[in-house]
Amino acid sequence: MSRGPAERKSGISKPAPRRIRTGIPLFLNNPSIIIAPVSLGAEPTFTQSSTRLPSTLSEPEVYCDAAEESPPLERGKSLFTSAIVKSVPKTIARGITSAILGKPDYEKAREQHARYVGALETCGLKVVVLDADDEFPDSVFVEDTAVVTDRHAVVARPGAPSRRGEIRAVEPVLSDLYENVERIEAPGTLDGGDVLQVGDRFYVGLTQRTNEEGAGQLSVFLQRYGFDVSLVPLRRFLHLKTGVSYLGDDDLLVAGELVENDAFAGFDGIPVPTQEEYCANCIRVNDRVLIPAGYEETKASISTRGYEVVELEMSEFQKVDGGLSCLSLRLP
Ligand code: CIR
Repeated sequence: MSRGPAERKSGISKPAPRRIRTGIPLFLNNPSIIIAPVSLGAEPTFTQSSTRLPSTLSEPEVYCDAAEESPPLERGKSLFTSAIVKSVPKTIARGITSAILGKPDYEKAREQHARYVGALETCGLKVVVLDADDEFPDSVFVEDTAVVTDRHAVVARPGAPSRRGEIRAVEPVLSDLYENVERIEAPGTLDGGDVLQVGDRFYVGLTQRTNEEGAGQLSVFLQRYGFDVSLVPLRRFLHLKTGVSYLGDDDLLVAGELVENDAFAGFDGIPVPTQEEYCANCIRVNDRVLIPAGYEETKASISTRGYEVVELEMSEFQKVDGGLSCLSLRLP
């Protein structure tokens, strides 16, 4: 992929822009958007029918003047050139958690974070490390603050009120990197951990953190740049990517409530055993798959499919419900 002309303040290059579809508003009667009826807390039923987005959403006003449709990204490619991470705050032990694994140790978390950054670099990424912010105990989980693509970036509005201010550190970096930066606005809420990209399609989890309004706003933005969207209501997982990771070549790691979900019916599902559920959150970074250490069965399932696996100790982040993907924003 060709690079933007100049290195930016952040030290990483701007993602090369892609052509954008033009014409009628993309979300109107668009068969490529799939929205399931949502009733959080109740048994979700997933219907693959085309639906209009909620009427409260405004029509996109700006369309690119490019005349051609962009070719779809090759399904399975997950090529990244850089990543944004945020250092561990001293307050990490006060992070939100449902785990009963004890409090994370700050020094240990710093070591694990340093290894994580090293692994991203080994995968060929240039890594921008944002300063730690002790005001926000969960701020190391920078993935939740934004959605980044090769065409635009969207600043999230985290569902947990204690995390809302985290976007202040990320917004200027994204504005430096992208010409097009949109924002999720109230009453919408959206955590980046609820957003999974597979080629030109985005799967967006509806969870306690991401509401219909937030997911709807994101869908409008994504469609404006030629992406398709599927909404996936969840009952139990914190985030969509808590239970699913795309490895490439149609291989999808799935756990728990997502194993039988129709949204992912077209993939080669690799079920993650219940006792290894934490390992469902992995990241494919260029030629390698980064996984949490200690999950032998899932590691074997991934390796036997020909992927080079890198194991990373994640114990301190797991204590505050954080997985591998949460620790970075990976940029094409
Ligand atoms: C939280 O509850 O928000 C953090 N303690 C963990 C966030 C994990 N982020 C992610 O899965 N994307």
